[in-house]
Amino acid sequence: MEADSVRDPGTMEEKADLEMAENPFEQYIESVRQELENQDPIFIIGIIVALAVVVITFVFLKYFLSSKTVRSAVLLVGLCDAGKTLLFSRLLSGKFKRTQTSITDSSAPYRAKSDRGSTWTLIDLPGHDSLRPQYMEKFKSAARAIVFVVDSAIFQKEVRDVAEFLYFLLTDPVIIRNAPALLLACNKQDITMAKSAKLIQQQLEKELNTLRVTRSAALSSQDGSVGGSVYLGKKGKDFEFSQLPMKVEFLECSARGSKGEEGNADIDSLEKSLAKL
Ligand SMILES: Nc1nc2c(ncn2[C@@H]2O[C@H](COP(=O)(O)OP(=O)(O)OP(=O)(O)O)[C@@H](O)[C@H]2O)c(=O)[nH]1
Ligand SMILES: [Mg+2]
Repeated sequence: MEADSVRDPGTMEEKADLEMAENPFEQYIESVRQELENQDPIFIIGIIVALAVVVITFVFLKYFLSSKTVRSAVLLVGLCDAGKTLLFSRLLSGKFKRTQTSITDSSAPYRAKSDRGSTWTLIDLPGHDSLRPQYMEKFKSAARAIVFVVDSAIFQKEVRDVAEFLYFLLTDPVIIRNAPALLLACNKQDITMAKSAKLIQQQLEKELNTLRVTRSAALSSQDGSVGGSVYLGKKGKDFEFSQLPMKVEFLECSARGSKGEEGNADIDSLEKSLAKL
């Protein structure tokens, strides 16, 4: 059997026949090439442009549709007692609710107060530091926006912890790549001692700047790797929120409201920002 298939081709014609049989596509490619050479160059350019348009449209649609359908979550994050669960209740029903520290997530559809009236999934996450990482891991890739709730009344005491949590979020490769809008809700403005959004922003920029130096030093003294995390802000410049790839807004609100449990919350600024997502 094998001896048959490797027999000596003999004459020149036999050799050519054999070559042709070995490359059945060569003949076809050659005929296409000749056909193209005979065509008008403008016609060929037209075909190439049309193909390019189809490919670009396909890639664009794939990217656009996947990012639209997957990322529809608005995450409420922040330290314990910041007011996430009360804000969750106020945004959904407007009602005041007595809360207890959360130990798991809860979610519900939220209709934004805009003409478009887009519906997002509002997700309240527990603030306890032992639970935070696992819940962030679970929801970070679905985030369209992150509402970072700060207790403005005891901000001075918590500034370091708030900055550490923000650093954790803002050096995460998934969060930086998806760049969900970051809304810093400076809550509990009904309390007289509450710090303004402007002051909170300035202090956080300062604290994050310090944190960046200490964290980078700690990493380079180990093995020089950055542990898969992203550098915060711009190298060689003091940290500012404007250096981040996402839209960042600082706003003031009060989930409790100035009239307490009976009255309405003061969350217009937050609702307006959510309407723009
Ligand atoms: N004065 C005042 N109190 C608030 C405000 N928002 C929330 N609180 C109170 O702060 C406490 C904590 O609120 P939660 O909503 O449970 O806090 P949380 O962020 O969900 O806390 P964890 O679930 O532990 O992460 C509750 O007693 C709320 O009534 C506010 O705007 N002003
Ligand atoms: Mg809670």
